[in-house]
Amino acid sequence: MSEPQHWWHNATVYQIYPRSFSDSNGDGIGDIPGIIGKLDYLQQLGIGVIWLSPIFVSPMDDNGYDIADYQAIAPEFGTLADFDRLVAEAKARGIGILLDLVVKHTSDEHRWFVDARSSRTSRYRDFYVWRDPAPGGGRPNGIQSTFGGPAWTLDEATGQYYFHQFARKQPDLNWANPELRAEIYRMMNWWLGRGIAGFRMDVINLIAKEPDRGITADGPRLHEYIQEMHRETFGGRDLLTVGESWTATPETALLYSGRDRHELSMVFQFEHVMQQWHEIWGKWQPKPFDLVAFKRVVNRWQYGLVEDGWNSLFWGNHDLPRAVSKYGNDKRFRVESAKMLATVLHLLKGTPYVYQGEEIGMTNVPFTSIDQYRDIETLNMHRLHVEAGLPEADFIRGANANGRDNSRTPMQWSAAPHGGFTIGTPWIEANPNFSTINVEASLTDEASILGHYRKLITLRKELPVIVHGRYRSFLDDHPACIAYTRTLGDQVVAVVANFSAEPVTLEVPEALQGSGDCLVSNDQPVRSLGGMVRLAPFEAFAILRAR
Ligand code: TEU
Ligand code: CA
Repeated sequence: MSEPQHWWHNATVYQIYPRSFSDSNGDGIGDIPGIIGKLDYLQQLGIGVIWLSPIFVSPMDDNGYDIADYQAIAPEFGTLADFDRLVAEAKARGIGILLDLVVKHTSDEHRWFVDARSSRTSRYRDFYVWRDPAPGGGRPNGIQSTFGGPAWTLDEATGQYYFHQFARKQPDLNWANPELRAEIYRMMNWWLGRGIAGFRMDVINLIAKEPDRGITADGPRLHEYIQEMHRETFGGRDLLTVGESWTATPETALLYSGRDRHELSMVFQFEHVMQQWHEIWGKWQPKPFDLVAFKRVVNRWQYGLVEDGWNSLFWGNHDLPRAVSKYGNDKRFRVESAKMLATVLHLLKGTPYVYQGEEIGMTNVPFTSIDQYRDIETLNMHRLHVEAGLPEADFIRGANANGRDNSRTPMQWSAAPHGGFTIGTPWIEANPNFSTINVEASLTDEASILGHYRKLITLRKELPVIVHGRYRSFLDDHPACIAYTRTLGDQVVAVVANFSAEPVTLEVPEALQGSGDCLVSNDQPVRSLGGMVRLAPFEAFAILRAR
């Protein structure tokens, strides 16, 4: 049995979107004291790490992913003293805090940018990416921003364009500038000195770019920068550092997270998510879930990182729809399918992430009007798509299927108004199903989704085979089922799941057959697999047996 080499190999991460988690003072916005009040709940769930979405001073155009001061807490979230208390209280419960490091861009209200745009000779000018207008006038080139519209905005006063891959209020930092990099490292070390467990790194693949050559991601100097960051900040500390990248492949994941690379602990990549998007219209035109294609992606990653590298395992986050609505069934089989999804994900190799509310099976929103949305991406895209002729109702359908606000409605704590999230008026409406789907109801229900998550999180801490076991997949072409084994020493874990709302009778491949203990199940316990098995809708189980 090999022991975990790092503490984060067998830990589960829980993501908190502070704005929507728990409001302690009734202003309708979640806050740090609210989070502290829920630490006992998180400790009982068994998680080892909290990833906090950004809590820094910000105009909140992108809910904090537009930072105006890296070293101050947004007043609506609390104070630095609150934050220090959070770190200490979490540590006392065996939980580490990850800060969300958004260093690809700042807010345009950051003092660096305010100074930079004041004059071409500002000492901060080169912290950002400025270009002259094209020879005939107009934008330097046609690069488009992720939130819609051009990625270049003219600064009238100084007559140059600045580059922004997201909103105009999120100017890109110029990582080619060594002084900028030194400032960032100083800031990171300041936070590390306050006892945090690591960083989640927003769009790390986009820090290195060469917009003149049309290179907007994975620029040639990317890994040089990350290695430098490692030397200047993480070196010598056993941190969890996770880099978000929408362009990572199993091959580049080895660069980010390979054992001897001295870069990051793991990548957080989206290939399994994007596989569900329309080729041209992307997320606003959802495709039906294709399990076979999905399994191909999972296999590529599980086999690709078999010897080296480390991956994050997740169904959802603050940019994605709710897992049970997207991949399961949020109506008749909500409980069964949420447990099935958790089973399949948590027994893979990698570090599992639970997005707030996933553990009680929170669902997508039933919004009917654009006025109910708050997300900058959704609102921008609405304007652009409807202007381009997409019927309003179609857009709303797309937004309710894949929009980011699905995961940003208030955490549902109880059947009290607004799900017990606030005693005031929440900044975004609660999903009306809080009256039945909430933490309080889950805590008193033996068979809850929450209990199932707790079991899976505990199993990972107890069984090295779940952490390090070799992965092998079965039934790759089966349209409704997933099956895989994990093997370490003389132990085998066999996982079988039905992804459909219909019962399925499976012919069980020989290497999957055998008897042992049922580790986890969302139906009757299954201890033995013979030549044939009949699975109920969304049934999933795992058997631990001797090899
Ligand atoms: O997300 C990166 C990113 O690429 C997403 O914005 C993605 O394109 C979009 O959600 C899918 O439609 C990170 C953060 O997670 C996100 O919340 C921020 O808005 C973004 O960076 C900018 O900081
Ligand atoms: Ca508040």
